[in-house]
Amino acid sequence: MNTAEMFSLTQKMEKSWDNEFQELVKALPKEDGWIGSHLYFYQGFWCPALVLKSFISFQKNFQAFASDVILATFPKCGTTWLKALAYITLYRSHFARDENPLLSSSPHQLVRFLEYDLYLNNPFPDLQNACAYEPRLFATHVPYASLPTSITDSNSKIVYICRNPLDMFISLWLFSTKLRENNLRPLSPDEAFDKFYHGIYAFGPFFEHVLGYWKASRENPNKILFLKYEDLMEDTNSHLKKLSMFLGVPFTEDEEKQGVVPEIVKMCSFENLKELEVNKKGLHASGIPNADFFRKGEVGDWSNHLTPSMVERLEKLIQEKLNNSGLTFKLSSKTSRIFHPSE
Ligand code: PAP
Repeated sequence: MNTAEMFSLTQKMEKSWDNEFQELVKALPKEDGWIGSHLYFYQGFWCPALVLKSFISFQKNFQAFASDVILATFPKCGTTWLKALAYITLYRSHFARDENPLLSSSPHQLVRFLEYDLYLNNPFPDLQNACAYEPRLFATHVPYASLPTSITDSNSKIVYICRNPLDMFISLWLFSTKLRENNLRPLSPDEAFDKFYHGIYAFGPFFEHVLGYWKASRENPNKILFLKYEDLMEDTNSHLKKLSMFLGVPFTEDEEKQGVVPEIVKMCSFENLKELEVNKKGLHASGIPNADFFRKGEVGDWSNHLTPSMVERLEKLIQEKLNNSGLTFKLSSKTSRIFHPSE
């Protein structure tokens, strides 16, 4: 599928819904999406029309194995990076170091999305053959409260990554501007900000998504590893070691001596992945060019785009939403500024 076909599929998707599904959807609040098509407010989040049906199939039909690993992310918060790190770490015993699968496949081909890919056109996809190795490794953007109960109630593991909402907003806005359907006028910064402020974007509101996983990870840290993009940027090596332990595949002393940790970190770095031929050319399963998943890869880029009044409003929003949660976000790598909700 190419980008044009993706837009056509998105548009056709709503028309292809049968009467029963149209009835369900009719009652849902609906808004224009950022790229084209619509967002529907379902189970407390804005679900893109493209994946509404596949999300429901995934929620209903997915049977988790106790050994499964699910990478759960908020869009634009480090999904591509986490997929690369988790895949290489988990499966490193299966391939020679010079035959690294990242050289020939994009992270999105290696770790497939459940709602955006596997369940997209099939309510019962062949999940066994979707993963090259055991244990199975999948990805999703679905909020914690809407995951299939077989994931939340089993011993399967979840790795979650999020990012400070200012950088996430800029990443989403620039990504959407690039991909927005040609016949639609671009969203102005004010329009995008307004939608963002009110939580109207794929899988939003951000804070509910993040807090859902945050609370669950605090209740059950052996099941959910909660990561932040800024922490990974600051010290990728130590977070990779933490990830390997969480996944049950800690680096051995020999591996440490051989420098396997910094090698994986370098292989999965923004600079390295962005320059690989496979990521410069190919297309994501949803038809989006792989290259669009690599923009700047920095902490604090929001300061080049947001007006002081936008920053002020977002800081207040963070304060309000994260108050008493114990969750904080680092907004800048330069000043080491950490935003505490009590500020
Ligand atoms: P998705 O949730 O839509 O799949 P995701 O990978 O989370 O996308 O978002 C892309 C962001 O991650 C981009 O951020 P930016 O717009 O602020 O630049 C992209 O540059 C960044 N990114 C992609 N790969 C890496 C990487 N290996 N290391 C660090 N950042 C990365």
